[in-house]
Amino acid sequence: MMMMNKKIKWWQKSVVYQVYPKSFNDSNGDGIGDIPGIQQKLPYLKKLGVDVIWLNPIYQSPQVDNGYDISNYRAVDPELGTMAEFESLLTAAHTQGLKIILDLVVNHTSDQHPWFKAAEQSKSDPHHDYYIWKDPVDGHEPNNWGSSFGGSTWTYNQALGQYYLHLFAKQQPDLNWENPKVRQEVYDLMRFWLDKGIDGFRMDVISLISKDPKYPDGPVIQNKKYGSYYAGAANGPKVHEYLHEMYQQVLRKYDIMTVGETPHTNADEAVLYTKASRQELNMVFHFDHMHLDYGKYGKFSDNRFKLPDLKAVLSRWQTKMYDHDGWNSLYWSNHDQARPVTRFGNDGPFREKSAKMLGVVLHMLQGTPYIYQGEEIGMTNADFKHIEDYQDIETHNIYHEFKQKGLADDFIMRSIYLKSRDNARTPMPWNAHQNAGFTTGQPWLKLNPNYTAVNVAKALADQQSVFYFYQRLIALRHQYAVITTGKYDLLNPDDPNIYAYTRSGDQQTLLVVANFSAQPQTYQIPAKLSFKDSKQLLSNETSPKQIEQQQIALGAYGAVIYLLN
Ligand code: TEU
Ligand code: CA
Repeated sequence: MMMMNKKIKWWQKSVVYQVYPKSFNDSNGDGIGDIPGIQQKLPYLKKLGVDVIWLNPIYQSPQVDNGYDISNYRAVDPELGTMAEFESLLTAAHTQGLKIILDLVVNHTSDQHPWFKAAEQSKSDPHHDYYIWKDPVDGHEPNNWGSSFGGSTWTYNQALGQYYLHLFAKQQPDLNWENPKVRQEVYDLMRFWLDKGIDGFRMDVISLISKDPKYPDGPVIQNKKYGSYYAGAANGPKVHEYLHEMYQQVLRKYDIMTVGETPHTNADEAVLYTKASRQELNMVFHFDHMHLDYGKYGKFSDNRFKLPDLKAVLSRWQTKMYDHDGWNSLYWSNHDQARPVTRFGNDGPFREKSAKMLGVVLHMLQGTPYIYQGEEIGMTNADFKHIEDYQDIETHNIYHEFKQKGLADDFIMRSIYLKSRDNARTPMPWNAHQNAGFTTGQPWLKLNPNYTAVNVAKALADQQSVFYFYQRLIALRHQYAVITTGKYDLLNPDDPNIYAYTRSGDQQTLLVVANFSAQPQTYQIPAKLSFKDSKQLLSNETSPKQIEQQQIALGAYGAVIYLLN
C-alpha cells in the first residue's frame, strides 16, 4: 500500500554484491586481492546481473582488523592499490552500468591515525577531545564494558592517567561524536569520496556512535567476565540527531544509497533510522537472524537455528518496514558471518540445491538484497584443522578465551569452524588451478580446501549451477515490480520444515515455497489463497512443480516461485 503511489528509488530495485577486496582477486601476485583485481572481474559481476558493488574498507590501515582500523581516510591502502587505480575502477564500473558504494568506518579510527597520535600526546592537544577519555574510578576502568573482540573496552594510558574507550580492538579507539569538530571531519571525508562520484556508503556500526553520557555498567551474561556495552552504546541518545545532521549537511546533496550497519537494533528502532520522512538512512543491516544460533557463550556455539524462529524474525522485519515506510536490507551473510549453505542449508549432498533454495527465500522478500562474494557459487565454511590457519583477530581472541575457560578442544574448534569470520574471507576460488586462480603468489589466508570442486569456472560451465540460478533471481527482481513493492504475508509460521509466503501487488501475487529439510515435503496451500492460474517462475527442482489439488510437493531443499493470477 505504502509503496504503490510513491516513486521507487533506484536502490529499492537494486541488487548489491559485496566484495571483500583482500580476498577477491590478486592482480600482482603478492597474495592480497586488490583494486585492479576487482576491475578485471567487473564483467563477471555484470554477467551475474547485479547493480551495485559494496567494497569493504579500502583505506590506509595497519590492518589489525582488516581495514576497519583506518589511519588515513583519504588514502587507499597501498596493499590494495592507489587512488588512481580506485578512480579507474569507479570509471570502469560506471561505464558498465555498475555503481560502487564504500564502507564508512567512523565509530572509531586506528590508533595510528594522526588524530589519535596527537590525542595521546597531551590532554591539551585539540585532538585529545576527538576521542573518549575517562579518569580511573577507584583505580579501575570507568565501567564494566567488554569489547567485541574480548577484554575490556578501556585501555589505560600511563602518561595521561586516563583510559580511552574502544568498543572493538584496543587499536580501534572510539571517536567522540559529541565533539562537533569530529562530526565536521566525518562530513568532510564523506564529501571527499562522494565528490569523486561514489554511489553511497555502508556505515560501519553506525548504531554505536552516540554513547550514554552516564556510561552505565552493562548486564553481564552468564559465563562472561565483562558486561555488554550495548545498553550504553547502541542506539544512544543522540544517534538520530547526528544522522539527521549528516543527512542535512551531506547525504541529501547526492543521489546515493546509504545502509547503516546497526548491531543491537530491533525493527522498531530501525523504523527511526529508515523511515523516509525522518531523513536519516535508506536502510539498515540488523542481526536478528544472525543471533538465532547463538549459544551460552554468545556467537561462538554449535547451535543450529530453528526455522520457525527464522520465519518469525524475517516476517517481523518485512511487516514493520512495509507498514512504517522503512526499507529492508536482505542478507544471509557478509565478511563477518559463516557461509549460508553451511549455516542455514546443507553443505553436503544438497550444497547446490540448498544454496538455490536460500537464494529463492531471500531474493523474493521486500528490500535490497546483498550477495556476499562466493555465495553465488554456493561456497561453504572452510574446515581448517588448526587454529594457526585462521587469521582473524576475533577468532584468535575467542580461542584463547575458551582455552582459559577450560572448554573442550572439540567444542572450541567446532564453534570456530561454524562461526569464524574467516569462513567468509577465504580467497575467491576462480578456477581449479593452483591457488584457485586467486593469486600467483602465496594467499594471505588459506583457500577453502574444497576449491577444486567449488569454483567460478566450474559454475560458469554448468547451466544448472548456483551462479545461473542467482542470475535468474536477479533478473526476476528487475522484471517483476511486485518483488519490490508487494505486500508480504507469511503463510505458515509453525511449520518446522517449510517456509511459505506471498507477495501481493495490485495485479499479481507471488507465492514462494521452500523446503528447509533434507526430506521431501508436501505443502498444502491455504484455502484463503484463491487464484485462477499459477505460472511457475523459477524452481531448483529438475522437473516443474505443478500445483495439484492445492498442494505442492517438494524434494529435499526444494524451492519454487509461482506467479498467481
Ligand atoms: O562489525 C560490527 C559488529 O557488529 C561485529 O561485532 C560483528 O558482530 C562481529 O564481527 C561478528 O563476529 C563491523 C565490521 O563489519 C567488522 O568487520 C568490524 O570488525 C567491526 O565492525 C569493527 O569495525
Ligand atoms: Ca595484490
